Amino acid sequence: MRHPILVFVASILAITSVMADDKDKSMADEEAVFKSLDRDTDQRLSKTEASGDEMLSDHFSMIDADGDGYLTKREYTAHLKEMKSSGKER
Ligand SMILES: [Ca+2]
Ligand SMILES: [Ca+2]
Repeated sequence: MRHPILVFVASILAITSVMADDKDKSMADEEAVFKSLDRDTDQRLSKTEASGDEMLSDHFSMIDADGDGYLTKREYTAHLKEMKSSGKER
C-alpha cells in the first residue's frame, strides 16, 4: 500500500536538493564571471573591467554601493542577489 504522505515528503526532498544544487551552481558561475572580468586580479572591478559586461557597465554607479569607483565581489554578488529576488517576485 502506498502512502501519499511519503510520496509527498520524498518529492519535497527531491525538489529541495535540486534547488540547493542550482544555487551552488549559480554562485560558482557568478564567481567565474567576476574572475573573468577582474583582469588585474585585485579582487575588484574597475569601470574599465566592468565594461566587459553590459549589465555591469549600465548599472555601475548603482552596484558601487560605497561609491569608490570599484565593484568588490561583495557589491557584485549583493547586486545579483537583488536582481534575482526582484525577478522572483514578478
Ligand atoms: Ca580589477
Ligand atoms: Ca565599491
